[in-house]
Amino acid sequence: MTERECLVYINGEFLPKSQAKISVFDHGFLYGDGVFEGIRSYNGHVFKFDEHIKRLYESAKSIGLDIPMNQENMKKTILEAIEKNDLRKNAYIRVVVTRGIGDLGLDPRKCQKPSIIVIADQILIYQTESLKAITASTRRNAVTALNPMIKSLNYLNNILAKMEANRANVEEAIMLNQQGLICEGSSDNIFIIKNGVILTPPPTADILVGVTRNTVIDLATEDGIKVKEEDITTHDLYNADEAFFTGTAAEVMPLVEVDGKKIGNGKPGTITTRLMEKFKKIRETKT
Ligand code: PXG
Repeated sequence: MTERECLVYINGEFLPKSQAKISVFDHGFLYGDGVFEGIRSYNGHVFKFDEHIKRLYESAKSIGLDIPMNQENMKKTILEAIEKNDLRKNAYIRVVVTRGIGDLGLDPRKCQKPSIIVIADQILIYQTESLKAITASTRRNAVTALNPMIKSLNYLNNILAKMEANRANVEEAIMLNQQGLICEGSSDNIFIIKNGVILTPPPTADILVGVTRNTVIDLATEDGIKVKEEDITTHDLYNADEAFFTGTAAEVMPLVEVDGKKIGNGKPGTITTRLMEKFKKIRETKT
């Protein structure tokens, strides 16, 4: 990007980063009352654009937030943000929709109009070629509390899990559900490979069903590799032949050690490497 300040879309206008501000009375800030999406564009193609937009509107619907912009105009605004910031090659787009400005009480009826924010910037990626992780003691939200399918502004337990990873000097935290089964990383989905079969937790295991996750399942299936959505225990993970994470930022990222135990031979596995290559090939075309 040029030296110019990043231009941020807020409620109808594009403002320089230093002036792009939200009220302290916005319920997104006060209560994490809102939803978001993280989207990437590669060489001008917004990856899985419709899937991300659909998830944003589904998250909003689930929390009773009526986004005051239709999906077509949301897509146009995102493309405009990319263009205004000269990010014609690669970009990371963060869309945030909050309940809007209210008073200091919880009641969302006090919030007149949702706030819409679109930030298009450079992507921040992991600086390593493979990751080590720990299983976090902080559990993933239960469906009965806050459904993990809602990409809400409440990421505090994911952040607490990430802090556990920081303390353990590893890159990522793996979150378990209330039953102690594997859910996902703090901001990515998890896969293991055992005897040539790919396994990933099912949507019912309290996960966010990632757009990258679904893409990788398609790629593996196309390649004739069997993929099963199945409950995974820590025992299964420790004894897997290979493991990897998927996410908008992570793409396909090998996971080589968990809780101090090497996964397989402790190096990115052959199936993982093949999927990484396949993903790189299609990421500029799968819009
Ligand atoms: N699980 C969780 C909990 C997530 O937040 C994913 C899985 C992967 O989903 P996608 O659709 O991206 O394949 C996410 C992704 C980032 C970032 O910078 C991503 C997320 C949250 C915060 C930052 O990539 N969500």
